[in-house]
Amino acid sequence: MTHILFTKKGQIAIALIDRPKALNALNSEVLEDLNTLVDTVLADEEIRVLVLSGSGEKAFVAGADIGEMSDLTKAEGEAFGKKGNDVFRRIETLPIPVIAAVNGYALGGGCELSMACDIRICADTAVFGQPETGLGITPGFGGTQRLSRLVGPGMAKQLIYSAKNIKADEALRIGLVNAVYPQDELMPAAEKLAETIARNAPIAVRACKRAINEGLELPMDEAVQIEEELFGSCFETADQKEGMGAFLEKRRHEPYQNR
Ligand code: DAK
Repeated sequence: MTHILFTKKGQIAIALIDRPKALNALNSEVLEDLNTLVDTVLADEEIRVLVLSGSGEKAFVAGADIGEMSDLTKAEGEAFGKKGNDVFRRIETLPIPVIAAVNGYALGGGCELSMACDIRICADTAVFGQPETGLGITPGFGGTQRLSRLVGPGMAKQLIYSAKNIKADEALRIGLVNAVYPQDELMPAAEKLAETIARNAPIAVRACKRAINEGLELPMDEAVQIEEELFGSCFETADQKEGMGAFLEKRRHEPYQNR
């Protein structure tokens, strides 16, 4: 990967989007690297949580690459949008949780990328926004859909129609992020949260992700059926036996084995 710095710390994978000359803006190469990142994570059974952030202190991702997009034809624009949408959807549906640690500008495609992650936390310097209507386009990487689902249609419409950016405290207030940290505490906080998640039974965590994501698309009667099936499937796992056994025996459970 040319534009993603990838490291592993035990069961946690950390990926930093790294395109400093353009504030980590998403061009075709970065989108391809994100695809490779998903492939890498899927191929490694040890990884239980992925943390996604931007390299440097200024930007998470300052949007899709405006230079690359400016001359697109209608067909090319659709193809670029599909490329982004496909990889964002792959991130959203990765079996393991993905935490976006938003360390600065998260504009346009950057805000959209953070919204394809399961959990967003940010630095107090972070700035969010969907500036597309100010550039003559619509959000193209799922912003109209995911922002409405996350903060409600009224607030999403205000942000998208006005193209106005918001700071970290406002993002927290409207529920776009779960927590705000001083810049130098952001990655330690993201890793701590990732480690907390990684200690829980991985099959159960993955089942919860599926139940929440798939259930949100469905009427409640069908959604609870998904939960029922996934709940039932946990009882075939060794980790469930160990977790409940440890409780009943009044001891700490052994580290979960992902089986
Ligand atoms: N694309 C390309 N280069 C960018 C960039 C971007 N999004 N953002 C920043 N850069 C580059 C700048 O051009 C500059 O490059 P040099 O001039 O040094 O060569 C360098 O990064 C540093 O930026 P600045 O000098 O501007 O830094 P400042 O601190 O002054 O300002 C800023 C930081 C983030 C406020 C500013 O750079 C800015 O406003 N950037 C653009 C933010 C933006 O509008 N982002 C949203 C892009 S639109 C679709 C598919 C996708 C999308 C839409 C439709 N379909 C297919 C339908 C997605 C759209 C977007 O994401």
